Amino acid sequence: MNRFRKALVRKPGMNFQAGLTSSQLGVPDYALTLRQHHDYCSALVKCGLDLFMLDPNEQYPDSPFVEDTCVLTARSAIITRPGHISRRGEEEEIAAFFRDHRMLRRITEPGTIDGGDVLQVNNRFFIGLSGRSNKEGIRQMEQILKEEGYTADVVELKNYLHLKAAVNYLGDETLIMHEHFEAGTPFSHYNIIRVSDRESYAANCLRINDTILVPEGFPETLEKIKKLNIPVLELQVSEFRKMDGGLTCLSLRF
Ligand code: CIR
Repeated sequence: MNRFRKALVRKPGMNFQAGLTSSQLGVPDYALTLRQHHDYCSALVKCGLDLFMLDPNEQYPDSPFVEDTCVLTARSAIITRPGHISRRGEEEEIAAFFRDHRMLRRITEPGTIDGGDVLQVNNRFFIGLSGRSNKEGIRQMEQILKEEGYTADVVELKNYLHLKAAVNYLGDETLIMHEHFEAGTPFSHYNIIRVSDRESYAANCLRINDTILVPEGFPETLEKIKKLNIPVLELQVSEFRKMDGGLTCLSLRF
């Protein structure tokens, strides 16, 4: 499992509620959004990360979900071309930031990729073919990853916005996965923690170094994760959930 030392986040803007959503959970409360973001940032610091925070960008309401704009490898920052037109352009400030930290690579037109579709498991990447990430984007991403010595498997998605809405890596060869996710052979070598339908949002957990961040309010999943004997931090992310986001997409770790 990668060890991380730093993270990039972006503070939500006042127009956060104007972003894309399919959740039907209502409009996020801005004050609470900021509090939850602040607590998320504090959790990253508790995990030992130095934090870099970009100012809100009122032009892009979904821009706090920084993970969609970039995929980080040991060598490179692969700047994506976001799949939804309203998010295109968000990646430029992210590219400017990573210029000082990594070699920049780019996904180019007509390719599209959202970072939420790219799951790293050690030297292996799984890439979701989704409404946001198309075949050409995946072809370009695979090529870059292979040049850098990684392997890549494509996972076709039907019912999820992004791959990491359904499955995430918790380290120690263990994946957390929604029970109805058709795992198929690429995932068959791993231990799998299944997340029930009732708690499906809880598949979006985030391992950072020696801690697992878990969304608050999913007791069944929490019990299963606790059995791993890795320290757990529960975080309230209700306002980000309303906008289809969660723990993984709110930061880029490196
Ligand atoms: C969107 O639809 O693009 C945002 N409202 C949510 C993006 C969440 N990203 C992620 O889970 N990787």
